[in-house]
Amino acid sequence: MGYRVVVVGATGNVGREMLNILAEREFPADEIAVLASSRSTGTTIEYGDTGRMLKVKNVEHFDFAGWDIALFSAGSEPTKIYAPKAAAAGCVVIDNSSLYRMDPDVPLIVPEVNPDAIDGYAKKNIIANPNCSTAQMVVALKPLHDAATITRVVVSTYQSVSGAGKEGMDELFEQSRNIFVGDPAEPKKFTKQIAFNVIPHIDSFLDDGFTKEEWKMVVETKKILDPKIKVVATCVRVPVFVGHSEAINIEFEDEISASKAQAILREAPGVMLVDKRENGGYVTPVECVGDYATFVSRVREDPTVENGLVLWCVSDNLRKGAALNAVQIAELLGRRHLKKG
Ligand code: A2P
Ligand code: 11C
Repeated sequence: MGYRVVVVGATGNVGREMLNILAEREFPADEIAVLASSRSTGTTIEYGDTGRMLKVKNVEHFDFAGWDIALFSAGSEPTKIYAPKAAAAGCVVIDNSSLYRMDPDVPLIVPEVNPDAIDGYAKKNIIANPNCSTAQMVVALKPLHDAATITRVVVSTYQSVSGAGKEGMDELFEQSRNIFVGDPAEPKKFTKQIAFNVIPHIDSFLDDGFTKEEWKMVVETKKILDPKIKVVATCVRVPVFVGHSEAINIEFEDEISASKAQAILREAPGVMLVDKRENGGYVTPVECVGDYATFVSRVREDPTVENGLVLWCVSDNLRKGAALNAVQIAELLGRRHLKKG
């Protein structure tokens, strides 16, 4: 006997990827319900490449009783309404929004980094999935932290438009086409032109001048990896459809050479080291699309601090940054707590 699984926000970028990954990894699902808003009720979505078509239902009228796991990726507002309903009905919520991440009664999980934290899930029946830019960074940092104790991280991100949902991808496409044919490239979802440009602003501004995306990288890294690590981030939107990149400067308590870090990263779970120090010997976002790994390239010693490294980290933000991590959490939950069959 397998699980009864619900995907909420199934018509979105991450929701579709959740269905692809559940199918690819042959998640033991006996039944799958795909939910979204009234806008897409009655439309159909394919379950991965299986040819099996699933009819979209309206989350508003859905009864979560009797369902085991609900993977949510519908944004914070709908989640605020429907996640507590699902959790109260006994269906464990794995939520991709930022709503519950910093709730002390909700585990925030990256299975390669802090799997044991999942044991506290039953306090609310909700488990949170981190922000995409945090998820890939902590996968790369964890093995280095274990080896030499990270004290400080300075990160600059180069985030793809798919992080802003379907509308973000459409805007990059339309603006690029408009610029080619000489039509105006009006910003809608983004605050400035994104085609052939970069925008140093993701999510809303906070009082201290940082953005909420930058704040998330700080607090989520502390919750998942180690509260003692200092983090400062600059998050930038770039005209790439899928795949977030990060330039990460790391300071350590103990000495660690670039070659030792490369050897550690080569063996680390979830990491793929591609670091040839030659033309093309590194990974770019277009090459990581559809992959599960967090790619690390360009590992160097930082000569400006006592024990420092610099590296380049790239991952498919819809996969490790969202849908894959959520499915990995569901697998972990199944192994540890919701055993079936
Ligand atoms: P819908 O397609 O019906 O609007 P993305 O982040 O890629 O834009 O996707 C957002 C997902 O969340 C979509 O599946 C969208 O469904 C869903 N969604 C957005 N608002 C609501 C809502 N109020 N109730 C249920 N689902 C919602
Ligand atoms: C982006 N990282 O690239 C965001 C998307 O808190 O889950 C995901 C926001 C979040 O725009």
